[in-house]
Amino acid sequence: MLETLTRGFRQARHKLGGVAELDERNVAGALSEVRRSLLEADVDLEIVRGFLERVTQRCLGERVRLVAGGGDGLEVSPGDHFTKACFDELVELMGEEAPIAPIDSGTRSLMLVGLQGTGKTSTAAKLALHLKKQGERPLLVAADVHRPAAREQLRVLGERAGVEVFARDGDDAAAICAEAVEHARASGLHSVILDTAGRLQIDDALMGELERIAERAKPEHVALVCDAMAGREAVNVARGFHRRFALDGLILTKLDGDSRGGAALAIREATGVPIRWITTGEDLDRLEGFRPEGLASRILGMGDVVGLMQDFEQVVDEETAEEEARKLLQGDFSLQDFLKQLRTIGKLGPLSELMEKMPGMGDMMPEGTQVDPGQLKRTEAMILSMTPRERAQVELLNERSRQERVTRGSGTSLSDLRELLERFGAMRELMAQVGQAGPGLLSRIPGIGQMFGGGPPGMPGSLPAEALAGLGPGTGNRRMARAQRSAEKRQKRQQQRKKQRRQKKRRRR
Ligand SMILES: Nc1nc2c(ncn2[C@@H]2O[C@H](COP(=O)(O)OP(=O)(O)OP(=O)(O)O)[C@@H](O)[C@H]2O)c(=O)[nH]1
Ligand SMILES: [Mg+2]
Repeated sequence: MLETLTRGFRQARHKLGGVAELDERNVAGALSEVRRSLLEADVDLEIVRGFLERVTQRCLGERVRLVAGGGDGLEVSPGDHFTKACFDELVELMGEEAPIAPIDSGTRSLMLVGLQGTGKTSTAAKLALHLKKQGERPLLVAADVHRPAAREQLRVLGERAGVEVFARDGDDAAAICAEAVEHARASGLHSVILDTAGRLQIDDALMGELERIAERAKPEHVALVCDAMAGREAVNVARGFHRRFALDGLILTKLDGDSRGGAALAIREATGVPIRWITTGEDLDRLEGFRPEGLASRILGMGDVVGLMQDFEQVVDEETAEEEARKLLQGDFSLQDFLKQLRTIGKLGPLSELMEKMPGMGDMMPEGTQVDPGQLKRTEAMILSMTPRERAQVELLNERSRQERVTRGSGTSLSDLRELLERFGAMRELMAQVGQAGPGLLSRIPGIGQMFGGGPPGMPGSLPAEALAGLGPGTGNRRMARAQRSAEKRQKRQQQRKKQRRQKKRRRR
């Protein structure tokens, strides 16, 4: 997903590797990589220009040298500063989150429109399931009267989602929708989702029908379903649609199949209409609320902690998800926890996508690699071949003899094991860095604030620069070295504290 963009930003950051300070020349050099990837990702030239200008201004305009949390000195490198500027501008470009307001009483309806094959029918079902999970009682309405199979398709999907489907024979879509809304009101259903027919292009016949439906059913929301794989064409269609028909939201589908990501970046800017949801697969649970911070962070190869948490919550209860996230964020988790998480992860859907959401993981995957489920099995086998002490104290595994025993026991190679340890170390360190900065910082990451009882979730402040320090691309070895250094520091601090406590005790005696 969106690999083209990630590659561009990664190369840009590499270019800033040994730079002491950002200046016009090195920023322009780095941005030439970004420019290329944006164009390759099918983003409109005008939008690319504006974006690059704003990033440049951000890079050169503010000189930050932030030091977070007392002595350890998390200093912001030029690369971090650059990444932070890109992050802020990506978020700005993609717009705000736009969830529809939850409903306690009454009925609201939502009309899905779009060209043929963009994913209206499947998105209708996904959305119904999504709302149902939030405690609503939705109704799916088969408003595509042109294709007899469309009704059947919605019926099957509705059944799978466990949601009532309203379908009538006849060819008056507007009348069917009006009747469905009446039915929903009378039955106390919360939301009505109208699945309308698609056409190959925007034409008068299509617009006429949609207008008639809107007139009769008076939907509170009209969302255009856009196929992200269509790239710039999807953006053009959205523009054209919005000119003739008032939209109040967009749904981007098939982001899983879109390696370029141009539509995700440009569609909001081009139309002025916010993206409400995205879908990332054919399964009914592959719909999520659009979070620009999450997507920006993934584009920059930094993972998406909040998205990851939400995924976790789908398969474990909220409390377990919080507990696991808390451990993760405190850098206080062992390989045993890691294994538990991997098993949970097995239930979460495509592994490659999940890895992208893990800070530091997506970026470590060589380009173009597919994560194979076999890798999960190998990882599991290796962890199971370790002694409980080794799982709790991963440093023990620096010993060659232990490494050999584990690989023999699991039928893996030394390089498999080293890779696992490297990843584990990097993840632990990275998460600890984010965690160390404390609830104040975490509460600024939308969603996480609630976990710590901190500030309001979804603050537009986005990810602060401190959180980005060290989160960018780098080689596994450098990360490993850093992880070891910070583990040593932690150990030292613990020893010092112990010593102080002992001294205090002695003095009291
Ligand atoms: N990979 C992937 N496929 C998707 C996604 N959303 C929809 N699809 C697939 O896209 C195809 C078309 O989806 P539909 O929901 O039938 O599209 P539609 O807009 O209702 O099509 P018409 O009713 O013919 O206009 C189906 O094969 C879906 O499974 C997605 O997020 N990812
Ligand atoms: Mg359809």
